[in-house]
Amino acid sequence: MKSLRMTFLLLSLSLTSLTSHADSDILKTRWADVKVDTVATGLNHPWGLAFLDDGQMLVSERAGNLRLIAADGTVGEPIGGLPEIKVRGQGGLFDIVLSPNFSQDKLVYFAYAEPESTGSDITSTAVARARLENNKLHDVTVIFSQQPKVMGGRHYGGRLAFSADGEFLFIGLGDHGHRQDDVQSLANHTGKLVRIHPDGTVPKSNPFVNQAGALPEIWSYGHRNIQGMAIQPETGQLWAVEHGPQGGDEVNIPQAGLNYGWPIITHGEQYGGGEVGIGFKKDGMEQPIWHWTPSIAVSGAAFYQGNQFVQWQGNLLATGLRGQQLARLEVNGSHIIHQETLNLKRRIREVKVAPDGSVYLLTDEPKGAILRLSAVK
Ligand SMILES: [Ca+2]
Repeated sequence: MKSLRMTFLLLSLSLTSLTSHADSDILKTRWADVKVDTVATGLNHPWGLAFLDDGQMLVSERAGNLRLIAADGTVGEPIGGLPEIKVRGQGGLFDIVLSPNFSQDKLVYFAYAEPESTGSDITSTAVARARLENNKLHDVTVIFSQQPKVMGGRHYGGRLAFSADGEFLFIGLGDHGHRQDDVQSLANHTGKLVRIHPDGTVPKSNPFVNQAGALPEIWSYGHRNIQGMAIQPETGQLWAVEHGPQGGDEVNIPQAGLNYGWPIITHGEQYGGGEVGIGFKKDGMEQPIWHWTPSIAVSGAAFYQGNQFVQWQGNLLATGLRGQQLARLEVNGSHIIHQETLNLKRRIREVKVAPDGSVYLLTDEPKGAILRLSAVK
């Protein structure tokens, strides 16, 4: 295992850094000079972003607002009709995704910290869907609510991804920070990856639907705090990134019914030192396909496809909060073979590839920004 860790270290040495120019910043990377432009500013901890066909962007702010942003960066008024959201600690409004049939049905799906009752500090992650029309949400329906709700304001997960065929919605969840003992039990949604149909019903093909005492929405378990998810275009498989403790941020390709080990195995350690669990490895528990030690506080993830950065095709892009970076991970099938770190000197929450092949980032700041990375011509 030591030699494996050393290999990761050696693979991780290619590093870039930001240099300032008159109008925009330039990153010198291995394969391309990357121009970094600011598209929009003044967003309160932006968390999720979806591109609409008409060039607008739909952006969630953790502070509890959803806004349309014009292609030129003009920030719209808050969209009306959101349910009550508990904005506290890491809690608030999380990811936003469009229905696969958005052009017809105008449905959006969003995750948020849902209080048990009005004003309550007892919360968990819920997912609602609604129809977006005239800057307002209509027919808001909660389609998933993480059980149980607990005190505390940490490790909500909150990332969403539709399967390639649009039949399933994946919901990445967390361990609430202090409920590690629940994560290996299938009787709750703590530290789980969940899979439902877009109307909230449970797929008959989910792995635990016939297991007594298990919650049927569970797809995989043993997760600490899933913060990014993306579907690999070539395979249709879901990839998920999650926070480790101190060290041990992970990339996993979660398979039905499998155990991803938290809090029994991890490549990280307790904050301030000290072992978590029993070490790196245990039979019956899956290894991550990649881990960052020390942690970058991995958050968003996206696969690159597009015409701007032709040599990035099929790469996994992952963002870091404390790591203040975009990690570009070269992928061979289900392996990561090289990492390049694009140092952006700001906490980065999420990454999305735009229809024109440029790469959009959200900065995790009280006056957060949308950044656009494009190839220098
Ligand atoms: Ca793990």
